[in-house]
Amino acid sequence: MLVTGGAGFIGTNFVLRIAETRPDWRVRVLDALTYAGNPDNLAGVADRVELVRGSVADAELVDRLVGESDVVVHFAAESHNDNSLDDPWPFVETNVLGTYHLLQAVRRHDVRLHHVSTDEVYGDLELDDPQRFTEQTSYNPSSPYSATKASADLLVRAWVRSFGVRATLSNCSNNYGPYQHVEKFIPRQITNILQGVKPKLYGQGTNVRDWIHVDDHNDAVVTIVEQGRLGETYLIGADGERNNREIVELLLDLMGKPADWYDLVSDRPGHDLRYAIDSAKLRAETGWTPRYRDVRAGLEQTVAWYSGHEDWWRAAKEGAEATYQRLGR
Ligand code: NAD
Ligand code: TDX
Repeated sequence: MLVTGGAGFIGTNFVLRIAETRPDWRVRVLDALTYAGNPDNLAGVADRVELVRGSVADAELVDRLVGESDVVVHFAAESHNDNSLDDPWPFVETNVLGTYHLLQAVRRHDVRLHHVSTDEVYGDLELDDPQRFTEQTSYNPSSPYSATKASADLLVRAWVRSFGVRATLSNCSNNYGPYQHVEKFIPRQITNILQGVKPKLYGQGTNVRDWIHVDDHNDAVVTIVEQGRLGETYLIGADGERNNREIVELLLDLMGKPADWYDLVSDRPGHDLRYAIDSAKLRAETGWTPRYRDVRAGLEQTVAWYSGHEDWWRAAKEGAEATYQRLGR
């Protein structure tokens, strides 16, 4: 199995979980080791997982590695909305061109592909909309990040239909858990509190995200690789809708701070209001179901992980906060 982006947040958790639950699978990671990738994450499985440093936008390298694989799981991406508003080009290069090169390679070598994507391709919902996103929802991305992920999804669908590529797609909601970069919402707030700094809420903190533990996402990806119908898209979600202020209040409570100990900061341009996933198709077809049903318990585990891994995040924290200071957030 070739795992692209296997040294990032979700990819690391995926590779560690595969090593634990599928000991007979041979795994190779292709990762450019950008600011978001950390090779130390995979040190504990280095005897079983080969890490190749390189870009999915390198057509020759991708062709060789895909030709030596039976299945590709494609996590590699530029993944942070705020960065995509600051400098969109790496998002176009990695997310669009990188996916194109992978598609050409899996087409040439007839290799099975699973493409990992996001619910952000569907745009956003009103706070009081009773609907949630389904596989039938129209694409309507808002940010450069989500537009490049939507572009990649459409390329995969076209390669399935026009060239018979053997691929599945999944669109998941917001993940949380160990190894997430401190630029992202939950780790940023946990590490702020650990450093005695108030959490930062964009706007009024009323935007809603549908939270899922990273292990539940990855179990769903394995399930789709093993049982998914070729050409199909599956939405992955764990019924975890909370607004950002509620998440910060939970973290403050878990970490022994007053409920109003946060700052409201300037909003993200074009900030999507609400995401919400209906994962009925995946559940009905495969029996997959999330194991982390209690967001508070999942956050408690995540707080414990960041509390115990300051060496892992300290340097990245400085860089991320310097960027936020420049952006005024
Ligand atoms: P991340 O930023 O933590 O990790 C991305 C990884 O990709 C890093 O290791 C990075 O070095 C690598 N990478 C970047 N550019 C590359 C390139 N050109 N070639 C090879 N590797 C490259 O991201 P993440 O949160 O782990 O997200 C992984 C995937 O899951 C992405 O495709 C993202 O769109 C999708 N996704 C994420 C979430 C979420 O909540 N984080 C939700 C749904 C879907
Ligand atoms: O300091 C902050 N304060 C704040 O209020 C940060 C960093 C974020 N926010 C808000 C913005 C969002 O409403 O929190 C919410 C979550 O923000 P992010 O962690 O940046 O995630 P989001 O923009 O929702 O996108 C995430 O989920 C979908 C991932 O980064 C994407 O890769 C994934 O596709």
